[in-house]
Amino acid sequence: MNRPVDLQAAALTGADAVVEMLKAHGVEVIFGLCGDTSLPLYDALARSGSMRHILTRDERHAAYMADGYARVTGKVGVCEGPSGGGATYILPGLVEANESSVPILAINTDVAVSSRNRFTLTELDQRSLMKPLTKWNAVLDRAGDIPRTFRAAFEAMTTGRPGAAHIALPFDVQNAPVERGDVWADPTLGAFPSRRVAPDPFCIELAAKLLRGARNPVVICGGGVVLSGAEAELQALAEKLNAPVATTVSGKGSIDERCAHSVGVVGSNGGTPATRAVVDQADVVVFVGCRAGSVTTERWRHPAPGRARIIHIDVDPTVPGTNYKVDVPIVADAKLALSALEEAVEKREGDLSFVDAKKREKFEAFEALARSDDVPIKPERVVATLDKILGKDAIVVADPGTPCPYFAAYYVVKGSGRRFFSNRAHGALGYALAAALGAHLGRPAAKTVAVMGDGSFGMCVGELETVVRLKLPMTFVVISNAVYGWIKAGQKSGYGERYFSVDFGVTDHAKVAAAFGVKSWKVSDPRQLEPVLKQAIAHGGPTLVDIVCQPLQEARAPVSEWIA
Ligand SMILES: Cc1ncc(C[n+]2csc(CCOP(=O)(O)OP(=O)(O)O)c2C)c(N)n1
Repeated sequence: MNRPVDLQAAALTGADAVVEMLKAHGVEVIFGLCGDTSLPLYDALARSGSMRHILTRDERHAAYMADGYARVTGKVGVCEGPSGGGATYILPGLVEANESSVPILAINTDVAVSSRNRFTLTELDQRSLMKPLTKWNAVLDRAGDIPRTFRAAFEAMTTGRPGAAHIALPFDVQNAPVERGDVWADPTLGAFPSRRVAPDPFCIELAAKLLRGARNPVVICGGGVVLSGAEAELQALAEKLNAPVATTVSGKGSIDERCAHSVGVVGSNGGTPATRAVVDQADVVVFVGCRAGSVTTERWRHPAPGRARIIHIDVDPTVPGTNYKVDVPIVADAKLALSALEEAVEKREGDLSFVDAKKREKFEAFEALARSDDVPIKPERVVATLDKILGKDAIVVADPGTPCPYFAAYYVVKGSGRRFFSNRAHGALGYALAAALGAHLGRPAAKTVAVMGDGSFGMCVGELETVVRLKLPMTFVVISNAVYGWIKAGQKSGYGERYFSVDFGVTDHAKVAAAFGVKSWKVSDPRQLEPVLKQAIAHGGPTLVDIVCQPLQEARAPVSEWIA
């Protein structure tokens, strides 16, 4: 029933109500950039006093910051921007988070409802733009809808498979009144997963039966294990089955990579022939929170279809059975499903000597390259040095190009939980710097390091100003080789070395960083790498180390094998 707004009780404007709804869901920080249509929202934020606003230098990075913040805190990340360009610029971060099952809420302010369809500057169909890229989206038409729209957005983001939401907030809606009594929320919807779904006991029993007869079960974890906070349940299951546990890049952190059960990363971006061998000898594969996509399975070849029986645990019912004929689909939250499975299975003897041998094989080859004094510096040396000097609680964020596959393969996550991540859904260059900033704000006690290629550096450099303004003690590492190396490696391996339009000029990234006020170093001598990185990491403010590295196409061969 329509109710007239009680103007006396409605001391809130629409913009105030937005801020109050965010607070009611436990939001403490918003990343974003101002604009004409956002003026009422900014005024409400200013008057509220208690919401931290991080001013960014473009909306894409605001969304990446919200994404990094959400990944390490388990809370919804929030970003905002104005109409028109603010919406098109925020979009890349929103789609990455959505496809990576990371709940972020993007708010774009919009032209007034009363100005629609009149060739108004910055008018854009935000509903259609965001619909295919988000789990849930809405355009507000009236202020009275603000409370329930925000409640619906938070519920959509944090239940089931987490995802991104978008709300368009017109100028006049921000100024219209909202009844104070309507502004309430269930604060548990501000963190994820908010409403865990339990597994069907029948399916758990079937899975336990299959595992009882397995000779070589292997668990492959995707990002869902860390998103669900299921690390302890996974460890308990791995120990009871005495089975190897491999992960995808996003699944890094599911298990302490120093433990005997851990295989490391599999697939075409971070997997190696040694980790693939462990998957190939499996007779039962348990996928957990993993879509069994093209990268993880090297285009559905490892495991080979039909070779292993498949148990597939995922909160998204469309996942089990999509890429492999599934023997036991378990549609449930990973934490609840792993806990139930651990209870249902019997203790197995198991033998991890094959895993141990394969890990040794992988790391012996790596360490030989990492010790090399070759100039330009080998990427392996950069990974090995950071692996040695970073504390176990450090967070490493890796961009595509050299950083993601090398760090995924050889950087050993010490402990479980979110300590390493990359943007694996779309792999857009230039993600790591901003995502690391969000991660740092989410977990300020941990040392956060972003590793990027020089291609990525060119796409994110503007945010160094944000880092300096906020005086954040973060470290940035640039793998500098003046080339879009990953693509050039593809031209080398697949196109007879016909290199075309992949090389660019040399930039002195240390000097660029210094101009922003970042303490920086350029390293060409491999023997200087460790002392410089140690200084950079110990420094109390922002630091950047520009490392002149061997281009990827000249680096060791496996990288070309990794391209699926
Ligand atoms: C936005 C975007 N455009 C293009 C690509 C395709 N791409 C993947 S890796 C890569 C090269 C990366 O170059 P750089 O950052 O210098 O790292 P390198 O490979 O040289 O280590 C490119 C262009 C991408 N991932 N993202």
